[in-house]
Order: sequence, then structure tokens, then C-alpha cells
Amino acid sequence: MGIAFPEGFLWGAASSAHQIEGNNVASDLWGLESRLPERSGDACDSYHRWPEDLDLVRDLGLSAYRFGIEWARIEPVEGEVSRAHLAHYRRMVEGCLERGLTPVVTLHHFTSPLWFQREGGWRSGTAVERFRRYVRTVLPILDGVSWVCTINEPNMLAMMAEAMRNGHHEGGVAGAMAAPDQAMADTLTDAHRAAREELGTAGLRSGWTIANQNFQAEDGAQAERDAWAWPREDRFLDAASGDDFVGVQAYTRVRIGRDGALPVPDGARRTLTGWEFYPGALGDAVRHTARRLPGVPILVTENGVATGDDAERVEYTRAALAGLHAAMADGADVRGYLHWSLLDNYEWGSWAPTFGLVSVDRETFARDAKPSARWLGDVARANAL
Ligand code: IFM
Repeated sequence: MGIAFPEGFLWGAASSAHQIEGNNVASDLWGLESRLPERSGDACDSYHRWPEDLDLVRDLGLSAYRFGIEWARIEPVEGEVSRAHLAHYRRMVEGCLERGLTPVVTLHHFTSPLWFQREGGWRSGTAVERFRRYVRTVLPILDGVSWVCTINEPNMLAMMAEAMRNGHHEGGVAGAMAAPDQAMADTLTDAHRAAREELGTAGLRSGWTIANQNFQAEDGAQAERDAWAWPREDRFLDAASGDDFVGVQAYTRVRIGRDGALPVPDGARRTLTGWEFYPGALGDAVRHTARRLPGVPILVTENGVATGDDAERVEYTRAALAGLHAAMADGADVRGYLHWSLLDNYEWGSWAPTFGLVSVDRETFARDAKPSARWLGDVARANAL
């Protein structure tokens, strides 16, 4: 027995609706995808194949599954609720519970309905009330869900929106270089609070999930690091004070010098997204989050690596989990670990960066668990590394 995790620790895999479902035609991104290198199309057809996905998660030995509800399906036209889609997502919640899986449900993961975007999206004065109405609509189908994520990576959303406005379409850490839209950040914070209010009335525990980019100061650049991190990350973490939990999502680090973010150094080991291969990201992010949010339980809602070499996925994840465990030993209250991602899915404009524990044939949609999936399942069963 190696490094043991606490009893009841959740072990799971994560996904998001748009990246795996396919044909999310009423969403804002569907039309915009023609400007991106690749489209989502049928994605992994998980809209139809979700029972197979849940069976996979269970059979691997994992105990939790994170999936998203797509607002554009629930409310494809403003004010018109699709009962069929509500019933679909209820079946998914029940599908998890029947299989003994803990559902972790995300209400907003980057994409919004096209009508919402056309009305000004998160920059509109009515955004918060529209989001609140959507949350109220989905309350009945969340019965039995003990982890509800309101908005995924609001910090990336605000940064990417600003980057898109300036004509850049790259996301991820590259998008993070853009100065974030602070008015939108305020609106997202208000929307999160409105959602939590609604969820609280139904006795549901909720939080939001923050992209932790591990901004690290170069020598003498601590003040610059703090100034850089505040609008891009720390204000979103601080806004989770008093929440039922906070989601930590970490992949890599970004070094900050006197003039801001520095590129990945020449010769550094990189992943398929171009990010530095840095498994220490998870432990660092958890420590940073625990310091800023004492008393708020942490759920690792995403961590993983884009690689075509599955042995590298195991190497990365093993090191990330060791860092996580060390942070927990030093006092961080972490309740579970959800690997990003269950499937090789649509990475916002490209199918090339493969984050999945499970590969998906793009023609037949056949799933094939990689050795890393079995390895993580073994860790989960042993509850130890
Ligand atoms: O695929 C994304 C996910 O949608 C949000 N967090 C980062 C992942 C990898 O880029």
C-alpha cells in the first residue's frame, strides 16, 4: 500500500456537455466554430451514448462522474423550456445514482444559448436574471446531486471573451494572456451568487470551478505576480468564500516577470496544448486555493494532460496525485479528484489535444479505455497511490 487517501475520497472523471454531446446547434459556439480549425459536429455522441459512458466510469472502478447540463438545450429559445431535454438530464443524474456513481453536475461550461449571446451575453444587464431563471428551471432535475458547479472557469470565460473581442481565438493559457473583462467578471460573480441562492433554496450544495494557472513569480516579481493574478484568478477564488465547496482545475504553471507573463522557456517539456508539462500544478493550485479560502472544502474538478503517449498520462497523473496528497497532508481539505477528461473530446476548436482516459473512434464512436484509465481505476479501488 502506497500513499493512502481519506476514506470516502471521490475518484472520478470529468466532461462537459459541448465537448462530448454533439450537435449543440442552439449554442453560441456552434455558429462560431466555422471560424475555428475544427468543428465539434457529432462530438463523441455522448448525448445518445451517455449510458455507455457511465458504465465505463463504473467498470473502471471510479466513483464519480462530472458532466454538464447544456443551457442551450434546456432553453433553446428565450423563455421556452424543452421538457424533453430536462428529462434527458434527469435520466443522466438517475443513471449515475443507479450505478453508485456520485454525479457532479456543471450548469454552465463556456457555452450559452445563441439567443443569450445575441442579447449581449454576459455583458448584458439582464444576464444575471436570465441565468437565475435557467437555474430555477433545472432545480427539479438536480434532486440527489450533492455537487453542483454553477459556472465553469469564469476567469477563463472573462479572459477568452476579451481575447475574442480583440480578434484572438486561441483559448487555454494562451487566452489567459489577454487582460480579462472586469465588468464581465463582476456579472459572472453576481450570476454565481444568484445561482447559489436558488440552489440553496432546494438544499443543494454548490460552488464554482476556477482555472488555477499557478502564476509563479520570477525573482523580484512578487508584486507583479500578485497584480497579474488578482483580476485573472484570485478575485474569482475570493468570491468563493463561504461557498459549499470550490472546484480546483489545474494543468500547468505560468511564470510572471516584471513585464507580465513569460512564454514557456525554450527546451521545456510541453504537452499537446503547448503548455509546460508540469504535474506539480495540482499540488500548487490546491495549496494556493486552501490559503485563500480557509474552511471551504476543495474538489479537484479537473486535472490532466493532453498527450498522445498514454504512459505520459500515467506519469503526469501519478506525480500530480503525489503533489495533491502532500498538500492534503499539510492541511488542505480536499474531498475528491476528477480527471480531465473521460473521453478524447472536442478541445474548443481542435480534436488534436487528447486529454482522454478513453479514446473515441471519430467514425463509429466506439470507446476504448486506455491503460491510464485502468491505472486510475486501480488507484481509485485501492484509494491509494
Ligand atoms: O477542455 C478544457 C475544459 O473545457 C476546461 N478546462 C481546461 C480543459 C483543457 O483545456
